Amino acid sequence: LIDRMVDARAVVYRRRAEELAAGPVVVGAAIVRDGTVLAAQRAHPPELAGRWELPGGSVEPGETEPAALARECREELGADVRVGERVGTDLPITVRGRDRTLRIHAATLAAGEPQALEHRAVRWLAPAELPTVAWVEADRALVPDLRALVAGD
Ligand code: 9L3
Ligand code: MG
Repeated sequence: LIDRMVDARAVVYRRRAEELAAGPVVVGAAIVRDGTVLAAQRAHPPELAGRWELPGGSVEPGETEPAALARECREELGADVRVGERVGTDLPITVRGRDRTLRIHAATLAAGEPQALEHRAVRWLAPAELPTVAWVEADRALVPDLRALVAGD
């Protein structure tokens, strides 16, 4: 039994080491309402300003991904969300020259109407509008997944 506990400990420890090596995950929310998904227009940095994304940000040390996503939505949109299933695959992104992973979760609004507190603007996109906005590169790759998600709403 002790051996098995030691093995289990080692697996957890190794996984944590791999996570640390991969760096913090950036989480994003695909907030769905009435067959539309919320997109937010970035205000910064200059190279991303004006481009659209799914709202979110970096997971802080010791924070779970759903907790990080809920916190980011409160900070950026002034809204409370319920975090749901993963959407699409992990996407490689570069944040200030460092390799990171972008991971999207579906979400629904629990309270509050989303406002652009840290973005230039927010807008609800119908399926036909999804391919038409100037997405941040990583987020553009999610358009087919967003279409499928919204279709199921
Ligand atoms: N990013 C890309 N797509 C997204 C999100 C939420 C974030 N849907 C990228 C943009 C930044 C980095 O991740 O380079 C960190 O995001 P933030 O903390 O500036 O929102
Ligand atoms: Mg953000």
